[in-house]
Amino acid sequence: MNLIILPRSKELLDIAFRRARKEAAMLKSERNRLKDAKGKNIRRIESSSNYINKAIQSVLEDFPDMTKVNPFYKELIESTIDINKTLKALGQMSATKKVIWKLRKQHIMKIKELKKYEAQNATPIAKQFYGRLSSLIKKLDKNIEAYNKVAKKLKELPHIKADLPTIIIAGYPNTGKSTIMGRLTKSQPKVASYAFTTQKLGIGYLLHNYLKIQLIDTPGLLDRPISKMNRIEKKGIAAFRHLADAIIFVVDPTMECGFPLEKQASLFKEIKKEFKVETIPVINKADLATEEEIEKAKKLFEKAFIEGKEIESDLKEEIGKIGKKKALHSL
Ligand SMILES: Nc1nc2c(ncn2[C@@H]2O[C@H](COP(=O)(O)OP(=O)(O)O)[C@@H](O)[C@H]2O)c(=O)[nH]1
Ligand SMILES: [Mg+2]
Repeated sequence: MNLIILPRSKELLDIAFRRARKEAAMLKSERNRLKDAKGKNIRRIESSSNYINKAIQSVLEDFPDMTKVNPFYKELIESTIDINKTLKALGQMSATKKVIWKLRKQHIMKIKELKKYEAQNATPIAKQFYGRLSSLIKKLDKNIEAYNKVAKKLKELPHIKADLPTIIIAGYPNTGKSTIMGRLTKSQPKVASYAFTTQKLGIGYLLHNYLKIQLIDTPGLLDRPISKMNRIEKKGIAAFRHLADAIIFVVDPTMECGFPLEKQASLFKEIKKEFKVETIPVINKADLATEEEIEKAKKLFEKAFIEGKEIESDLKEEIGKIGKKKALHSL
């Protein structure tokens, strides 16, 4: 999510006033002293308030509408920032913007109403406006700071495409999740921080019959029993429930990963229960495994796809089918 970062009040005002000065200076000088003073000072007021209000407006417009945001991102955003505090800060900015607009109108009107012998008053009126503008913006500093912190955090959210068919890769560490992701997507996955885990997500894309399918590898989350997770990690999994169209569960039948098959099977059961979507077991490392190891794994993981170095199954076609189903469903 790409949100703008606002300059602090001092810098914001410096820019606004500098622009105002420049724009007023660009106006052609009038012979008539009154007309000249009025025109230049009105321009100063217009230019400075335009700049500030536009900056505030773009903050308000860019910020995601929490009632419309995709449920996955909603959960992610809500766990990353304090929504109420943020909305309060935005509310203050919006209120300030309205006050600025009112003051701008009032001061311009005052200048317009000046009589011939009052020409020297135009500049003090503009200065008065500057004073009011300065104190309003300085008061916003706390809100600007709060908003900027939020914007920086939201910038770091993983770039996950919530509208694509999405398959999540699960399984104990070292079973070959990253390897399978690489085999399927044939490219380096993008890595992204995810608020709920210290480890980085891997995000990859697979093109099947012109359909783009998203694969997400979730180290540190879907690689150990859910029952042993803390509250935050559980939230991280809950967020994925909005996203997952299916789960690929990678199994290592050789024990090389260090987790016995029974443990792997019970994690598989837990994840199935948690997600309630199609769950595809993949018995990996078939090139290393003995016949017995594979047979045992096949009994525990029914209808599993068998994969390994130089051993490819129909896993890709299966993923394509799931992607197609989802794509048709969302038409
Ligand atoms: N022989 C063999 N080694 C594999 C296979 N898949 C993964 N590995 C190896 O197993 C280790 C763990 O794989 P990795 O993909 O990093 O597992 P992850 O922790 O689940 O992502 C690495 O050394 C891989 O090279 C496979 O199909 N055959
Ligand atoms: Mg990995």
